[in-house]
This record gives sequence, C-alpha cells and structure tokens, in this order.
Amino acid sequence: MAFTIRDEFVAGENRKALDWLREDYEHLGRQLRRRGIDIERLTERATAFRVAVPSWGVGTGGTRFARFAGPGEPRDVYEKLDDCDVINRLVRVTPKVSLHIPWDAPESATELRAFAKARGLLFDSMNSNTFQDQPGQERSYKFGSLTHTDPAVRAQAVAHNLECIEIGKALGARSHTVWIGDGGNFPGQVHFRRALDRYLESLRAIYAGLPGDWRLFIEHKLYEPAFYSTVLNDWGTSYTCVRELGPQAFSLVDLGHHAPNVNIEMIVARLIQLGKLAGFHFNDSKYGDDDLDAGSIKPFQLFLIFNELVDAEREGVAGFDPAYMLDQSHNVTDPIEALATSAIELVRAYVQAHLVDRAALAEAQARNDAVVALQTLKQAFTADVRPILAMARHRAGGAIDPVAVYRASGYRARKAEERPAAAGGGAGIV
Ligand code: RM4
Ligand code: MN
Ligand code: MN
Repeated sequence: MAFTIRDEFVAGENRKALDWLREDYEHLGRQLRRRGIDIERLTERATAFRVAVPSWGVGTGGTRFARFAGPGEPRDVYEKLDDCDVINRLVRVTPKVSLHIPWDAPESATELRAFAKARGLLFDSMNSNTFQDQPGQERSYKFGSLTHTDPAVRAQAVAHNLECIEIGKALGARSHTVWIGDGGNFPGQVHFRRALDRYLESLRAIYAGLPGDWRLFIEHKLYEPAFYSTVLNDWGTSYTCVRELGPQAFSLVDLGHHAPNVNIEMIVARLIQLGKLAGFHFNDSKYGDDDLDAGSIKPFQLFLIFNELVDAEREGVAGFDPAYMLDQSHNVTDPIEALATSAIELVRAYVQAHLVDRAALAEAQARNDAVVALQTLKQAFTADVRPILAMARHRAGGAIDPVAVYRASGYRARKAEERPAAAGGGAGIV
C-alpha cells in the first residue's frame, strides 16, 4: 500500500499543540459567552461543514504559457484519490471528490468506488469535458460542442455527457455539472440567439438522461477560452435555462466566472430566492478565472457570500441545499496544502457567518442604520475563530495545524519516490 499520513501521526503532532489550543478555545469561549453565544454550537457547525475536492485540483495546473510539473504528482485517478484522502485526513471536511471525465474515466467504476470507500471517500458531482479534443475523437470541439453549428458534433457532446452520468451512477454520484467552452472570439462569429437555442436543445437531451434523484448543474462563465462572447455567459442566462429545463436543473456559481467587481453575494441571494442555486465552485481571483485559493484575495466577499448562505440556512428556505465544491488550479503551491487551506477558509467564513447577530442586523436594516448594519457584519467577519476551526478538526481526528503536519509527514517527498514518471496530472488550466 502506498504511503499515507496515518491517524496516529496526526494525533502525535496534535499533542504538541493541544495545550495552547485548549487555552485559546476556553478564552474565546468566555468572550463569546459574554455576547450570549455558545462556542460549542459554533464548533458543531464547523464539524458539520462539507466541501468537495476537485480531482483535477491535486495536480499542478498551468497557465496559457507553461506548466511546471510538481514532484510526486498523481498520475491517475487512484493516486488523485490518495491525495484527496490526505486532504480529508488533515481537515476532515472533504470526504467527497468531484471527478472530471474523461480525465478520470475509470476502467472499472466498481473497483474505483471500492478504492474510494476503503479510504472513507465518496463521489460528488460528475464533470464533463467538451472543451478539448481527446485522442481518437471523431469530431472536433474547436468551434464548440453542445452548441456547435453541426448537429453531429452536438450529438457527440451530448453522448459524452450521458456517459458521464452513467459512470456517475456506478460511482454513487448524485449530480452532473456541465461547463462548456463554447463561444466566439470575434463579433459576428456566433449568432447569439441561435447558439442559445442549440444549447437548450442539447441540455434537454442531457436532462432527459438524468436519473430521477439526480440534479443537473450548469456553470456560466463570462469569457475564456472564448474571448468575445460565451454561450452561457451569466447567471441570468443560466437561470433562464434551468427554468426551461425543469426542477432538477440548477445554476452553479463559480466565483471566478464573473466580471471584476460584480456583486456575487447578491447573485447568490437571487438564486436562493428563485430556488435555483446549485452550489459553488469556490476559488478566488484578482482579475479573471484565476482559480486561486479560496479567500486569498477577497476574504470579505467570501464572508458575505456565506452570510447569504447561512441566512437562508437559518431561515430554512424551502429547497435550499447547495453543493459546495472547490475548483482551483495550483501553479506555485503544493496542491494538497492549497486545497486544505481553501477548505479551512470556507469553514472559517461559514462559522463567522454563524456569528452574525441577525436580530441586530434586522433591527439596523429596519431603522435604515447603515453604520450599525455594517458594524454588525464586520464584528462577525473580524472575529478570530481559529480556535474553533482547530478544535473541530482535532475532535474529528484531523490536524490542529494541517500544513505543518503535512510538511512534517514528508508525504510529498515520499510521493516523489513512489511516482517517478512525472506525467501531467491532467489538471485544468481553463
Ligand atoms: C472551467 C470551469 C469548470 C472546470 C474546468 C476545468 O473554467 O471552471 O468548472 O471543470 O475549468
Ligand atoms: Mn468551475
Ligand atoms: Mn473556471
């Protein structure tokens, strides 16, 4: 069996940090009690949080210019699952993995499912790939896939999506995510209305192949790889399409797929209100679809998104059941460290959003008191909840300091020996 980070190793490392953690936790507990908040309730929330890890995130990504392979990168889906397992062992909130087909197409889905199960892992949403051509593929996606002008190309892309669903069924997945690279680089290249008609026609065929207890997620994106126009460009178009498709279709929000400065938390609130929020591909960005670690550039935005999510959760909004996934690409960091850190950033935002004094906020809103309203949010956002996150991880068997434990384990160096052929991890750069 390949080297992994064992629970006993994590527990041993944790013992070194336990004294200060207990001290900080008790101190924070007293502070919160003064404000009428029970720290244990927050720790419960932190423990219950879940976010899926993308299989394509454990390999090193790249840019349009180059890819610098990392040592010990996973070479196949099994090695990817081993790395995902390590992330989950460290942070204990990521037991699900999202697969990308054909990058992760298994020879035997039954075997892959058993392999995952032996590590306590399950499969989250399936992802199709019609944004690149595969070796031996009959027709090219150079000028589009599900919205191509040639019906034969569209049929091929639909068939691929149906195949993803079939694989997902065998793996125990319950949703399918469609992102397409279709669009135009130049004005006039694509007829906007006809392309959207073709999109809907193809999506209807995919929707028809969806099992009754599955959900279909569609992911909009403003630009890239098409630089002038994309077919599913924004949340409004996405919402229109999922409404057309039916009750099993929802709009997925990838944080990097919007124009700079767009109020994403408001889009989230709208989709919640309309009953069509699929969930997220969490990442962060400065300019475009940068796929940086969650909370690394705009942590306040991440908090404000979770503020909307927790508000809906606490209110018990009917049908509210968002799927949380990471979608990142790592060019200069160890993907395991980066994904673990991102998962923790999400738990932080989630716990902080639970700290918002919602009665005080409602009161400030009723009085049109903008200063107190913002202060109420800021009080939660600036709270240092690290002891809660660390205690939740520790109690669940994870690491108090995941990056330090990971580095101390020597995992990457061991993988560099075990996985010599540095074949690309098939990581997405788009
Ligand atoms: C896209 C999009 C998709 C992901 C690919 C790899 O930009 O975010 O979700 O499947 O990248
Ligand atoms: Mn995405
Ligand atoms: Mn993306």
